[in-house]
Parts: sequence; structure tokens; C-alpha cells
Amino acid sequence: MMFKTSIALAAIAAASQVADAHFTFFRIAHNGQWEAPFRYMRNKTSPYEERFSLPGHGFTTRDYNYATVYPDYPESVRCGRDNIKHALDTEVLDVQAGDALEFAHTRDEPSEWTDATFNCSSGYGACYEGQVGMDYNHWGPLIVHLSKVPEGQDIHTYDGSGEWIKIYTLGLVWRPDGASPVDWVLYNGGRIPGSRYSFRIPRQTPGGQYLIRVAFVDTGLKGSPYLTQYAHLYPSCFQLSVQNDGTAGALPKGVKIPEVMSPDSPGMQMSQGMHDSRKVDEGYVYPGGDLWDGEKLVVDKPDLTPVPCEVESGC
Ligand SMILES: [Cu+2]
Repeated sequence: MMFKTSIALAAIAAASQVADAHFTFFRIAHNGQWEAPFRYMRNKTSPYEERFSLPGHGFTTRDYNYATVYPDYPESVRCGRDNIKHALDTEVLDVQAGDALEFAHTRDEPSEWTDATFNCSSGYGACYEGQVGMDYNHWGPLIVHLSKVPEGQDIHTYDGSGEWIKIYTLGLVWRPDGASPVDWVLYNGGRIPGSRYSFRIPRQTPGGQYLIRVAFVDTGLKGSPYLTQYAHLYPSCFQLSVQNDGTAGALPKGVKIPEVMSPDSPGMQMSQGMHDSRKVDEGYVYPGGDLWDGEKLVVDKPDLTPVPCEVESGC
């Protein structure tokens, strides 16, 4: 009996370590100021019974930080598990077109959070206790989309089934003389902390209510018959009200989520060689559709200008 109990406890401990292997975006910085954790963000329900289950993987019940995959409920792929239930209670952040934003992620489950998680002297939005920040421990790009709330609807009930426009990608740097030529910027060579970044809402963004979706895409493996064929997605959505002081343009045609996140959509899978960071696949573009630069849509592909390996890049 005693023996069996220890096995069960060990299994539970192992399971919670698995959950910690993943992460969630949960905090936004507006013009360099971090907002309180979850403020303006549609939270997620955990644990949650997803639609998709792969036999043998025990992947149906998801914990807070666990990945979302394409066959899950469309709402989960858009903005995180059960997000609509949390939308009504979520505040709306006022921003100006042209303002700067950043997001923070956490690898810890909510039960593990302490004040130290959010009190990072370094300017990071979240950190491990006694560390500068947190690592990302995943290879792949970060992508950010905007979805304007359709006419006649309200942001507190909008489900994200309209069009999405990609406004930011943080992808890879090409370092052909390094041990890992594909250098994913956020991954930062596996070091703590992962990279920081900041981007602007295009100045041409028309005023109105928007969902802003940040997602990390842990890209799927081409040709795999298993769970690894699906990119592991880490999406979170924040509720925005955008003001525009007169520089508004017209929004371009957007994409649909989850459709643009299907395994055969551009950028959602990579070869074993790219997965191993040895090469960039021929014709590779970042996932999530074309990128809006405020004036036009551009094909969102990596800049393959070779960048020398420096010691601090760890390559
Ligand atoms: Cu993960």
C-alpha cells in the first residue's frame, strides 16, 4: 500500500512538472508601464476539458499553462480556454494608435505565484524569484493580431470569429556560422531571461474596440503522424479601445482563426532540419498570415541576411 501511494504521489509530482514546462502570456505593458497581472486580459479556466484528445497522450484535460492545438474548440485557439466566460468581467484598455505594447509570460501555475513573480527589478513583467526574468524554453515565433469588433457587437461578448490582422512578429535571426544557425529571438539560446521586445499599434489603425491576441507558436513537425504535427499554441487576448487622432487609414483584409492555424497553413509546420535549428525551410513564412505595416500587407518571411555569431548570443 505504502509503495503504491508513493508511486501515485510521484506521478502527480511529475504531472505538475509537465505543466510547468509550458507558459501563458498574462500581462500587458502600455507605453512601458506594466499593468497588473490579468488586467484587461480575458482569463482562462483551469483545468478545462478540451475538445481534442489524442489516445495515449492524456491531452484532453488542460492545466493553466498547457498548449492549445488546432483541433481544440475554436474559442480556445483564438483567445485561450473558456475566455468568453471571462470577457464580461474584463476591463478595456484605452490606447492611442501608435502606442507601444509588450506582453509578459509566466511558466508558473497560478498556485505558485508570489509577489516576487511580478516584482522584477529588471523591468521584466514576470520573473522567477531571485532571477531577472523568465525563459521561454520553446522554439518558434511570437505573433500579434488585432481583430476589430464587428459593427453592432460589443467587446465584452465578441467571440473573435471575425477577421484578424497580424501587426507584429518576433521570429528568428539567421546565424549560419553558429552551432544553431536558426536563432529564435525569444528563446534566447535557452537562457534566463528570454528576450524582451516592444512594438507599436500601427498609427493607421482606425478607432474602435479591438481584441489584441498575442500567441507563441511552437511550430509543428512536418510529416509527423502524432501530436507533434500540431503547433503548440499559447494564445492570450486583451481588450482594447483604440483612439485615433487623425492618422487613421483603412484596415486590410484579415485572416480567420483557427483556420489560419491549421497544420497545412503557411508557417504552421517545419521540417526536422528547421526544428533542429540547422536550416530555414525553403519558402518558409511566419504563421498567422501576412503582416500589416500600417499601409499594406507584406509577406511575413524571415530576414536571412547572415548575422555573425557573437559570444553573448550563445551560438
Ligand atoms: Cu510547452
